[in-house]
Amino acid sequence: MTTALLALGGNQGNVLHTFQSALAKLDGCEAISVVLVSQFYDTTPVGIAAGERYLNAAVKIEFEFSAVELLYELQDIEIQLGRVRTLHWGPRTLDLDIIGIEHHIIETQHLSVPHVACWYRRFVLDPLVEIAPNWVHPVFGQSVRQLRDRLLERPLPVHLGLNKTVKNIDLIQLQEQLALYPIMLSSTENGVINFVLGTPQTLRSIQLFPENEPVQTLQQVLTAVFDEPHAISSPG
Ligand code: A4P
Ligand code: MG
Repeated sequence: MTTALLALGGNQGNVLHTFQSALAKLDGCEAISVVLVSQFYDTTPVGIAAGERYLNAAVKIEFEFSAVELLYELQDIEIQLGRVRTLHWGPRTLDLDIIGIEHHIIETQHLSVPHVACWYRRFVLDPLVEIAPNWVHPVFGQSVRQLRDRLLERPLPVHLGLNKTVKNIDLIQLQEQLALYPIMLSSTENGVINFVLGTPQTLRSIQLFPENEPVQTLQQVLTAVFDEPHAISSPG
């Protein structure tokens, strides 16, 4: 038996109903048992193409096959429940992501575990705090509760390291657009913008490349960091 933590997200159709069907399908798989389910949370969409508000939740399961087989099983359930992959980060009936599998670190073309963005997303961390506060992120060495609580600090230390050789970024615009947030600017030496959340002891950086719309990316990260998820119901 292996334990995994999953994140559920969706913003198209009757998501509450879709989540309940997804949980039933998961538990219906012979090699999977659902152990714990968080409340369902209403969250602000992250991403310009993300669409309407989301519902998010977290689930703890036990399973008896490989991580890749688990991924395929989750993708199969997504498709059964109406997921059509069109836009990256676009609206969806159901997204089932693997957040963590015990202490395992997996880096393959089709699977990254722990999920690369889980450590700064309140819509992932808040539901997880309910069901697995003590699961330790094997790369960062911090528990789910520690990862979430570090985002609650106000003002939140946020460092934006900018390389002056990055020419095609409008720095003034960037600073204006981020003025809503407590931000500290500092420079870095590599060829990318390096956006860092946290105190000096707990730095976590997100690298932003000029070709990938850094302003938008920063705003999306900050939305995920600052948006407070609201529990809407107990799934019973
Ligand atoms: N993949 C790699 N690692 C994993 C993993 N740990 N779990 C690969 C699941 N899949 C993983 O995912 C793209 C590919 O990621 C898969 O084929 C798999 O091989 P996808 O589900 O097809 O596409 P996606 O979900 O659009 O992309 P991605 O990168 O998974 O997006 P995210 O990070 O899931 O973000 N705002 C709110 N409020 N709530 C949300 O839930 N979700 C997203 C999507 C954006 N904004 C949101 C939310
Ligand atoms: Mg996904």
